[in-house]
Amino acid sequence: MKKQNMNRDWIATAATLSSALPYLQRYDGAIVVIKLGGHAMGSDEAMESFARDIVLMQQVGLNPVIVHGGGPMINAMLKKLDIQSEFVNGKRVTDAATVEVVEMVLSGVVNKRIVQAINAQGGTAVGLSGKDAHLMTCDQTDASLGFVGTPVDMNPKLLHDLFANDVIPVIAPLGAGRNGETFNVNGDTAAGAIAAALKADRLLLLTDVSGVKNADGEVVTELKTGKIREMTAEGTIAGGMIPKTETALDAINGGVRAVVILDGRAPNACLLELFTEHGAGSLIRP
Ligand code: X2W
Repeated sequence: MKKQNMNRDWIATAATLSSALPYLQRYDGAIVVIKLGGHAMGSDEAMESFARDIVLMQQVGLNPVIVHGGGPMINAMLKKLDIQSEFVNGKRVTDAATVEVVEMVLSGVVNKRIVQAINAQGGTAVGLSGKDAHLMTCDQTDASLGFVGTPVDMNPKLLHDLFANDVIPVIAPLGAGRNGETFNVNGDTAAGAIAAALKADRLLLLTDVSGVKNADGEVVTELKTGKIREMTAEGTIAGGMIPKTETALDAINGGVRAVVILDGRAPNACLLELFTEHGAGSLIRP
C-alpha cells in the first residue's frame, strides 16, 4: 500500500514537470524582477524555500533579479537604537541618522541573508544596492521626507553583465544622490524602476496579501491598468494596496510586460505563478 502511494507521488511529480514545459518555453531568457518585501520574509525555512525557487528559475533559463525591502527589520533596529520613526504616505521620514541605519540594515543584514540563502541552494547571487555601478541615481522626493529618494536615472548595464554570467543580482533599495547623498527608496518603487529599466517580462510583488481584491473581498486574478484606475477611483483599492498598484502602473508605463501582486508567504508562490496554469495573485497587464 505504502509503495503504491509512493509510486503515485512520483507519477504526479513527473506529470507536474511535463505540464510545466509550455511555461518553461515561454519564459526562456525572460527577465523576472521579484520584489521581496520585509513582511513576506518569514522564517529560515521560508527563506530557504524562496531561495530554492529563485535558483530553479535561473537553472531553467530565466534571469531572476531580487529587489528586497526590510521595513520591519529597520523598525526593529531603530527601536534598539532609540530612534523615533514615522511614515507619511507609505514612506519613512528619513533624517541623517535614520538613513545610516536604513543602509546598515538593508545592505548589511537583509541583503546578505538573501544572498547567502540563494548561494546555499547552489545559485550564485551577488548583493548590490542602487549605489553600485550607477544602477539607481535619485533626486530627493520631498524636503519634508528628508533623505527619501525618487529614482531618476537608471543604469542596468551591470545587471545584463550579471545575467550573461548566470549571476543572480540581489538589490537593496538605496540610491545615490547627485551630490553624494544616500537616499532611502521605498522597496516597491525601487523594484518598479529596476523592472522598467530592464524592460522586464514580469515584475512579481511578493507581499503579505493574496492580491488585489474586489468590493466583495475576492482576489481578482487578471486586471487591465484601466480597471486598476477605476477601482482606485471607487475606493475599492485603498490603503497599503495603493503604493503597490501605483508601482504596477508605473512599471507597465515604463515598459514592463506584466506585474503580479501575490502572497510571498504562500509556499512556492513564484513557481505557482510562473510555471502553472493556475497562477497566483493578481496579474496586471496594459
Ligand atoms: C523603506 C525601505 C524598505 C522597504 C523603509 O525605510 O522602510 C521608505 O519608506 P518593505 O519591507 O518593502 O516595506 N523606505 C522610503 O520598502 O521595505
